[in-house]
Amino acid sequence: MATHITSPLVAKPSRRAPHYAPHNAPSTQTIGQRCAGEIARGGAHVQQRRRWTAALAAAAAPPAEAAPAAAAIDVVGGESVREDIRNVAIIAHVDHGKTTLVDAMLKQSKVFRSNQAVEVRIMDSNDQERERGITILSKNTAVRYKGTKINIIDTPGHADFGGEVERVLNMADGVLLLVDSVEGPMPQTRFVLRKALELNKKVLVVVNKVDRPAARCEWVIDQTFELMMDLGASDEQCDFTAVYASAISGIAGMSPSAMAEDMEPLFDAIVRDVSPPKVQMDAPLQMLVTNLDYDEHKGRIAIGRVQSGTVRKGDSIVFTKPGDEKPKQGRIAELFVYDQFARTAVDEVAAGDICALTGLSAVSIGETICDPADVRPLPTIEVEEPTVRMTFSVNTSPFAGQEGKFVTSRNLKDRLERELERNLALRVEPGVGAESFEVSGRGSLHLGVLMETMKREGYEFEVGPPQVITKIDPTTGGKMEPMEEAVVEVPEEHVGQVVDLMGQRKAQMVDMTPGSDGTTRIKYEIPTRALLGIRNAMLTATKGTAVLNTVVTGYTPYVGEIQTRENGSLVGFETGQVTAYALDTVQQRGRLFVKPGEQVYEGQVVGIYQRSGDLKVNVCKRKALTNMRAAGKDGPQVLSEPIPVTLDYALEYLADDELCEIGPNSVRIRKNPKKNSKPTKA
Ligand SMILES: Nc1nc2c(ncn2[C@@H]2O[C@H](COP(=O)(O)OP(=O)(O)OP(=O)(O)O)[C@@H](O)[C@H]2O)c(=O)[nH]1
Ligand SMILES: [Mg+2]
Repeated sequence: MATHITSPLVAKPSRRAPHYAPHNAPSTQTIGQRCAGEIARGGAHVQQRRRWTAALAAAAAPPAEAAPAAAAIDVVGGESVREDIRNVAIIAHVDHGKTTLVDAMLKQSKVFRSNQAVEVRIMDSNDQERERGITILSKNTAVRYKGTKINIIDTPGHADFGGEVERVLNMADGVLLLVDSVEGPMPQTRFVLRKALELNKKVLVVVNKVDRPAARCEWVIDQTFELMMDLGASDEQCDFTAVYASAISGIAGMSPSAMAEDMEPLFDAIVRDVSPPKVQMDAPLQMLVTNLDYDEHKGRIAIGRVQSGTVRKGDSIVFTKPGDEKPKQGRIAELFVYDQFARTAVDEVAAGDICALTGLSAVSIGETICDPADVRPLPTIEVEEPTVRMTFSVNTSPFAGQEGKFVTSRNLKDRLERELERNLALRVEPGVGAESFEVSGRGSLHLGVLMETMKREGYEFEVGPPQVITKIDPTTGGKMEPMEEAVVEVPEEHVGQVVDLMGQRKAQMVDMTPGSDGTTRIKYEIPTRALLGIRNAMLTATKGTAVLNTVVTGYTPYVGEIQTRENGSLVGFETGQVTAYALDTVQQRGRLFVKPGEQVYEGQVVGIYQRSGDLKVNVCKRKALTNMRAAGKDGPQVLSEPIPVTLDYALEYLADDELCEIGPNSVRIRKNPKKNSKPTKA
């Protein structure tokens, strides 16, 4: 349902108003020239910008004509240009509004019936996406605008799912780089923009959430420009078009003070600025498989962009990747294109368009579907290396086998191997012993989402704590560990706590600036190892007010010992049922994870000890019968509410000598019997 802005657009009228005028005005509109005045006045990147502006002036060309909207194929020097199609990916930092922008584009394209109840963030269709309020998987859709089909790829913004973004950029010719009108570029903006620039994609900057009262659009544009310079963008890339949007209200404009009543300015900018796909229509078929989906009846669905030639329903094809000895053979059973929020069955798809096809049960991401008569696989898809590893094993706890439908190492192996097919940033290696697997990913959330999915599917297993993946420096032979940029936004009164906490964990402060809405923004460089388990600590220290964003920036020489958890665990002393009588005493030692009536076992972590080191406690103790007379006097115990042990919580909590037992109905933390830790006895 469309909502309307209730707050006024408070973006100040630009000091450089003409620079923010509509893009189809004379060439003074470009961002480079917007910055020219600033160059004359001096500034941080004066030298760079001066070089850049000089080059721009030399190359000054008349403004581009708007592309014809009608479906057309132009042949330019042997290459065809599909004027009827634009392929764009929406990229941004987490929560900057990508999926909401897709909602707005779908609504404007009248994809839904006028009386149809439409959920918000409709592309976030899987359970965990809706529960967590974030996009996890990239997804395709398409809309039509004045005769042009715009294929849209929504991508996740959370750093842990960066592999999804890298992968799908292959399908796009241009990207909409969304930037929050208050926050400006954030760590993941840098990551996704770097990927887009490396792949030479056309970048259209969309300053979103202009309805926010604290919007500072001009600052956001300057920051984005600086980021581009920093990332070594070419002059052409720096000369980006900026569109302003309030995705939530379904409006866009070429200036924050001249917003249209709908998304037309954005659609116009896409059609005008993103190049139509350049393709070789008559060449043999090449389609790089970029994504996989499953359908209970149709089986594996391969998704990708047809690079050259035409793919037809019923065609016999081969699929392979560079270096493969023997291409695999297959037949296209069904073929679909994305159209107006639906997959539409078609008989053929020509180069330039994005399609989904069935019939190839063994096809993998990164393989190219080719004409059997001319097999030329495209370069396969590479994504960055994982940084965090966890051990997944068969559950060995005293309660093993009580809940799960899938509990054996064979079950685990099959499931993890299946995951590898579409989760490109994941790695699975054999662990120590036949019953365990080393699973590596881009962060605890990346692995946490997989574990939660497996839990919901009926798997029962145990995992060890997340560990960073270290490397050896080839020149010095020294140990290297992953390093991240961490940006914390926190209200003034809690800055001290953040500085203390980050300091304890060997973080180096890089910058401290005013953040959005009266907060302070502190930028750090910090080893990934020090970030494991930091979120709970930071939320506790800042009374839930701090927002932490991180992105891996590279590797650094190992920084030495880092203490990541101050408190020890309260460890169950015997197997049995928890009693209120016992908890009444135990709760004086810390915070509890369990409540009366629950079954626990010896070695289970039943709470957080208020001191360091572990403490053995008996949570099953019953009042001795000889004390019965005193019962009336004691009255019922007043127990504090236990901390719910969710999977996310457990992954943050786990110490080196602890394990997390995961079953369809429960998550328990326990001491790892193999680590030989010896809790003291209460
Ligand atoms: N005020 C305001 N809020 C917006 C706007 N667009 C999106 N939001 C809100 O921002 C939050 C995040 O929106 P999403 O669309 O999920 O952001 P996203 O970029 O897709 O997030 P990830 O996929 O997790 O990276 C939601 O609460 C939206 O309602 C906007 O134009 N104005
Ligand atoms: Mg999203």
